[in-house]
Amino acid sequence: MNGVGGWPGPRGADAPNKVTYPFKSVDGGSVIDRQTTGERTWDLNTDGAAHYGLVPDWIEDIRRVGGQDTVDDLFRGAESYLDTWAASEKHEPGVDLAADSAASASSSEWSLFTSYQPHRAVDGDRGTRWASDWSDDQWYQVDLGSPRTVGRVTLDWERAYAKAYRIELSTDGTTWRTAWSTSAGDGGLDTARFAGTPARYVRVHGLERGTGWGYSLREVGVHSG
Ligand SMILES: [Ca+2]
Repeated sequence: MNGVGGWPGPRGADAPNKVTYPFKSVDGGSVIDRQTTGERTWDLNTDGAAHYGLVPDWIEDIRRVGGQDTVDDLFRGAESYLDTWAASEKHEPGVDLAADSAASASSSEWSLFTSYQPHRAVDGDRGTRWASDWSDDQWYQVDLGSPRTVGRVTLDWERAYAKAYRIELSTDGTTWRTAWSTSAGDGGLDTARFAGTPARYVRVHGLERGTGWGYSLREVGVHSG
């Protein structure tokens, strides 16, 4: 079993430092007697760790044989593992904060046959896209729902790309600051990297189109770094 070793067999009724029932749980909060299932009563000394329910008995056995320090180490190990896990969860560069977020735009091209609405660029599907009306000053924006650290924005342009555009950030949706900009965009996949900044709203602000069409994005990704 993970972190403990293989399931132990019985050590015998006369083993040294055998488990004596009842005993106290590791946190001292429970008194544990021999467990009974159906007509069978389990004793770690004579049954071994016969099933998962005997893990507390097994840990008591480890305490009897190895001492309290060993059990403390065992539990610290689990805690340390969880701490490391939690720390790595907080830094989540692989997570797309914009996935399925509330998206809006200055305009969305109308089509009888399909939707070019803003959500189409955060739906995780490269086959769908947002498209703007055909003029230079247009923007596309996602609302992350709460302030997050934003340090990287990825854009997957359709043929209708932006030659000049800015990535703008805002915490309130009203005041914007430019985090990144280019005037030499050539479409395809763009990655805008900048110092991690708290933001709830992320905007792609088109300044100059690369084609005669509007702006069109298959997918927009927002990452912490
Ligand atoms: Ca899409």
